[in-house]
Amino acid sequence: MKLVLAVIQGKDVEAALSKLTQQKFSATVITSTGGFLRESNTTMLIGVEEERLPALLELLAQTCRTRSRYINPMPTLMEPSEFFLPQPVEVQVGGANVFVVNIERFERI
Ligand code: 2BA
Repeated sequence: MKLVLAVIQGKDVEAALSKLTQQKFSATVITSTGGFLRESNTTMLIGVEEERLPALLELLAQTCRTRSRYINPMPTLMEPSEFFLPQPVEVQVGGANVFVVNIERFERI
């Protein structure tokens, strides 16, 4: 068995959850925050039998899209702030960032 930890953007959560439910995957949804953008995202914990892992990854690939975000960088300490002209920087976020972990044992007690 595998545990899939998937960090997903808010806009993709509903689509991903509906497909997961339709295809009979079980998921736990945790509200999380990206350390870089400090924006809320969602972390899903999905326990899955190894043979269904490819179908799960395909489902996440189909439902989670990459989007552009623009951030305003802050001046560094070395840079006098009066000379600093903020230029928005493009950052690509998502689709899903997926970690697959081996599960030694799973019990429903
Ligand atoms: P955030 O940490 O808010 O990152 C949002 C996006 O900002 C990232 O998109 C990436 O394009 C960019 N980014 C992140 N750290 C950066 C840095 N140090 N310098 C420049 N750009 C940076 P994604 O890679 O698609 O990540 C989306 C979210 O997935 C992340 O939100 C974070 O919550 C999670 N994530 C991604 N990689 C992770 C990892 N290795 N471990 C834990 N969580 C991760």
